[in-house]
Amino acid sequence: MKIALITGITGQDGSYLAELLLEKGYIVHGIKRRASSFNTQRIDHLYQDPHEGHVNFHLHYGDLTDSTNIIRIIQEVQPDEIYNLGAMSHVKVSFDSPEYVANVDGIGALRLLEAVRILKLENKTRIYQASTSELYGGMPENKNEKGFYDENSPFYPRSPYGVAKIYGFWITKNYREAYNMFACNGILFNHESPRRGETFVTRKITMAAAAIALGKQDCLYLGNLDAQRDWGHAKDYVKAMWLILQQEKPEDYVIATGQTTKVRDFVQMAFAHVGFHIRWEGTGVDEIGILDSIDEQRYEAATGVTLSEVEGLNVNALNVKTLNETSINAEPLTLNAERLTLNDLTPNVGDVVVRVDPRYFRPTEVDLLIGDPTKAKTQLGWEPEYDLQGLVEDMMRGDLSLLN
Ligand code: NAP
Ligand code: F7E
Repeated sequence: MKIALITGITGQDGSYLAELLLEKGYIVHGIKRRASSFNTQRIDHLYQDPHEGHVNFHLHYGDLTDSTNIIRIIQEVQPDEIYNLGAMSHVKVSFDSPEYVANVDGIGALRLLEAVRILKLENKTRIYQASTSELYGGMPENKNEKGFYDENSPFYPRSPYGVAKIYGFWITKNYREAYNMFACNGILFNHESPRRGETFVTRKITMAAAAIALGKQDCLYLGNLDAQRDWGHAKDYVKAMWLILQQEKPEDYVIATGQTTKVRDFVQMAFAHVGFHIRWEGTGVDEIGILDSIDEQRYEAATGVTLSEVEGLNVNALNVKTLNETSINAEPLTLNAERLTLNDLTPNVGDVVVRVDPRYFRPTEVDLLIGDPTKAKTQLGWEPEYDLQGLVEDMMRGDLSLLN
């Protein structure tokens, strides 16, 4: 049985990867951080009582900033494969704690590589480094002739996160070349899921769309609605991580869908899942998303709620669309305020459900990312199962059931 060690096992990708490796018959070890409250929600279903025999899932306390701890865990575990997924992974937050991010996301990768070398496991242990499309920084001139970022596109990171990750990328490549280690970078474009952290834009949107539909939230505040991302499903992307470490030769791969979508359009797709059509008005920080119409059948099918049963919902407001639009468009804020004082957040046609809040803007933004997965498809045989529509539906279903 192969033995894998996963850093960042409590995160989105770590949890899916642990499931995949257990299914494949691996013994899986994971490093989790000590926290004052529980941080293992994503992997609790994998927990096995250590008092029972045949346990193949083990957790170790540790941290990527702690070399001795990393060396000791690797010595105990003797892994065939290490997946370095641990990171402070939020780009906007990296501007607030750049030194910490450099330590964890940059030097953390070095600590793992060096531990493997110190323990003389270079010929046994294969290493996957979680690199990222943030390395490209979205510089338009660096796309390939087909208009995508690929394995040969130059890097230009635009955040402390991207800068730390570029160190992780190069030190992994350097250890491969210098010490003949099987160490690979997966340059993964954005991947999401119902387990995505709640402050990343897709999850923030699907949680809010679900909450607004169920009358639990009145408005979603976002930053740059024009940003474009190549969004895939995390379940598909962890399969690529595994494939990368099963090849004969260690190499780096881009993992992406090859399609890019604006944040604004992702909002539209998430609300469409509950039958809400959003109309956009205004520009820049004044842009708003208005609930333009509701497809009742779709709403009921998605939420399991009959519209007329929503407490305080003005069903006439939904049916008498013209009248409603005229009156509400005139003074959306006053109406919203009135409804808020009544403590009634049920959705009505004409409500402003999306606004821009500049606090979510970044000091330097990555405007557009789109990846070319040709190498992964041809060399690894990697094929994603989810398209964007499937991803949105999976996330919306997850958040609706969470809130219901
Ligand atoms: P995530 O959900 O934020 O998970 C990050 C994991 O790293 C968590 O388990 C976290 O532990 C752990 N961690 C944070 N600081 C640590 C430290 N000092 N020592 C040890 N572990 C630490 O991220 P993800 O989306 O699963 O991403 C996995 C990896 O892929 C990350 O390296 C990320 O940068 C990279 N990546 C992600 C994407 C994407 O779109 N998701 C794309 C490209 C690359 P806690 O649970 O205790 O916080
Ligand atoms: O932002 C814009 C924001 O935070 C996506 C990480 O997994 O993928 C992720 O990084 C875009 C950006 O992801 C809000 O400005 C608008 O342009 O979901 P995000 P990210 O920054 O692309 C890469 C590949 C990683 O490696 C990272 O670890 O959406 N945006 N409004 C917003 N973003 C957030 N978070 N919140 C907003 O309200």
